[in-house]
Amino acid sequence: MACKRGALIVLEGVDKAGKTTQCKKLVQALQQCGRPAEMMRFPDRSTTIGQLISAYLEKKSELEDHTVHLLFSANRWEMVPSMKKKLEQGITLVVDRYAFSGAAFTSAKPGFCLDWCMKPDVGLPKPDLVMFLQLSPSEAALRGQFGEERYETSVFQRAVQQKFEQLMKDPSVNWQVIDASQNIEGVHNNIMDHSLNAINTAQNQLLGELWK
Ligand code: 2DT
Repeated sequence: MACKRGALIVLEGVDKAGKTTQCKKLVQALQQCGRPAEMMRFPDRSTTIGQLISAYLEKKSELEDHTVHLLFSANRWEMVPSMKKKLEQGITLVVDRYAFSGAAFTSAKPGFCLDWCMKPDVGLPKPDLVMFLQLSPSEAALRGQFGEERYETSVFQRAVQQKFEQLMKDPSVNWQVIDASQNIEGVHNNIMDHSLNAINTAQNQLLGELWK
């Protein structure tokens, strides 16, 4: 019998919500209970496309807004063959940001609509679970200053949060909102519960296509 596929699990959320910390903890915890898991993150700054994106985020280069949007999407598409291979091998992928960040961040810029922003990512592997780490702007502010990269301002983050709220209305995606104001262990336990459920369900389902 072919081995059961892994689940595609995505963590999204505004800055300071603890996505990266929680992705790492989740992968560790899954591995410790005997479930093969690997972490990925988007943008993946290691590829040629990722390096263009990284220079843009670090404000070392300028890119036209549509162009950088399409590069973020291309950076996901270039990883699809290896993602599918790993999922088929039974490895669960825990992904720090995905197409939802793509659509939310670009559509928060003037002159962009959510619909246009979603288009390039239609048909990507569909996550079995997307957890949105919810944190109010005032709680985020208590966690310290924003960094120096592009998009790291409270005004822009608020606009991004609104776009995420619109995306979360889509019932075709398995969204779960996680209260990220709890302590690290509390958030982790919550995330672990949802993830184990998703892994069990995904085993018996084909991988879907996003927004299709
Ligand atoms: P971090 O590497 O700190 O997560 O920041 N972004 C991300 C986009 O604008 N579009 C995308 O498709 C993705 C995945 C969010 C990366 C920054 O890039 C933004 C913050």
